[in-house]
Amino acid sequence: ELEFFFPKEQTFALIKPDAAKTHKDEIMKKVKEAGFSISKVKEQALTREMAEQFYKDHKGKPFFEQLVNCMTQGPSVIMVLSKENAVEEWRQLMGPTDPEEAKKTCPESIRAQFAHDILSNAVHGSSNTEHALRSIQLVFGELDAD
Ligand code: RTP
Repeated sequence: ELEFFFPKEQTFALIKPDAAKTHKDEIMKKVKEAGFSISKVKEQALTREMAEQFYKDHKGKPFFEQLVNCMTQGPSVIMVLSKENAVEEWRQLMGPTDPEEAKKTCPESIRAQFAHDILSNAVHGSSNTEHALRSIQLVFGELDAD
């Protein structure tokens, strides 16, 4: 098995509540078409604690409260994606934070196609492998036990 020699990178990916409600199937289709394997998936509303952990670098910014509210308002689709260079490639598929910019510079990206605005911008992805591992453990860690 080649994966023994070239283990795939994993990233943590999430379809935010607004998009999970309206564009889930289209986004999942793009994920698969881009060549990601979906190693784990579950639908779950994030707790405030989880949302604050994912975005702790933004604590204190003017949009932090809104961001946590937006992230906890309903179920998200939470995934572990595997692919070579998964962290970087998922961020590319997401596109820029602001969908208006995404439409101009990355029209094929998920945010260009499905994001509502800069806050409700359809998807989240870890920015490095360490963050990815931490988020995967936070969401899926306890799951293996039950
Ligand atoms: P993410 O962390 O969600 O994967 O997205 P990102 O790296 O592209 O964006 P980041 O700068 O880390 O911001 C995290 C999330 O905060 C919201 N945001 N709102 N109102 C605003 O100006 C503003 N800026 C950022 C977005 O939901 C963004 O995804």
